[in-house]
Amino acid sequence: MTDIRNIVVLTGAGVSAESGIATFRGPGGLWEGHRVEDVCTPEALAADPVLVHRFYDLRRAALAGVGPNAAHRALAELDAAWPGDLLIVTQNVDDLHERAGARRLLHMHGELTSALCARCGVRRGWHDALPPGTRCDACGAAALRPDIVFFGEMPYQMERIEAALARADLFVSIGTSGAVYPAAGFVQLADAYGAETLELNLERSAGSGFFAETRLGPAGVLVPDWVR
Ligand code: BV8
Ligand code: ZN
Repeated sequence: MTDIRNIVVLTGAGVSAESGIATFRGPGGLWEGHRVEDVCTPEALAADPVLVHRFYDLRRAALAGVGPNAAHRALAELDAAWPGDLLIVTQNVDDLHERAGARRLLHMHGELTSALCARCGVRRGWHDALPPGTRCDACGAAALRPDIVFFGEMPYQMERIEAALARADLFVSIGTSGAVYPAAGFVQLADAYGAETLELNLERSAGSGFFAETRLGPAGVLVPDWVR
C-alpha cells in the first residue's frame, strides 16, 4: 500500500460466513421464516419480546460453537502491525473480530454479548439467555434488552465513524451486501473525502458501483491476500 496512512475497514456478515455464521440475505438468510428486518425492530420487541429475545438468545448461544476465520485473523494482524490510524467498523454482532485479537474495533449495530437497560442505558456483559423482564442491577428496572441497534434506531458511535472516514486514505468494505444504511453509505462519504475505496465480497453488492475496485471471492482468501 503506497502513501496510505489512515484506514477504515467496514465488515458485514460475509466476513463471518466461513466461520459458520449464516448471513442475512443470502440463501438460508431467514431465521425461522423471519427476515431480520421484521424481527430487529422496536415494534417487534414491544409486540413479541419472547420472539425477539429468542432470536438473539439462539445467535448468542451459537457463538460457543464457532471461531474466527482467516479473514478475522488477517484483520487482527493488520491492526497489531499498522502504524497509522486503523478502525474496523463492524455491522456484525458476533465477537469473532475480538476473539481473533482485533483491538481498534467498533460494533455499530451492537453486540450479542452485551445487554442494555432500556430504562437507564447501562450496559453489561451477557453470555447466556436473556429472558424479557430481566432486572437491571444498576437501576432495578425489569428492562434489560439485547444491546442491538434495531431498524429505525441510530447506530452506535456515528460521530467517531464519520471522523475516521473524514481522515481515511483507504476505505475497505468486506462481506456486506450494501443493503443497510447508514453503513452502506460510508463508501460514498469516504470517496467524497478523497479516500481510495476497495470492496472485497463474494459477489457484487448494491454498493459495488461506488468502489474504485471490487475483488470477488471468499473473505478467507481475499482478506489475507490484501493484508499481506
Ligand atoms: C437508522 C442488528 C435512523 C443486529 C441490523 C424505512 C423505515 C425505517 C428505516 C429505514 C427505512 N428505509 C431505510 C431505512 C434505514 C434502515 C435501512 O437501511 N433499511 C434497509 C433494510 C433499507 N436503517 C436503519 O434503520 C438504521 N438506523 O437509519 O436510523 C435514525 C436517525 C436519527 C435518529 C434515529 C434513527 C439501523 C440499521 C441497523 C439495523 N440492525 N442488525 C443483528 O441482528 O445482526 S442490520 C443487519 O443487516 C445486520 O446488522 C447486518 O450486519 C446488516 C447488513 O447486512 P450484511 O452484513 O451486509 O449481511 P448480508 O447477509 O446482507 O450480506 C452478506 C454479504 O456477504 C453478501 O453481499 C454476500 O455476497 C457476502 N458474502 C457471503 N459469504 C461471503 C461473503 N463475502 C465474502 N466472503 C464470504 N465467504
Ligand atoms: Zn437500568
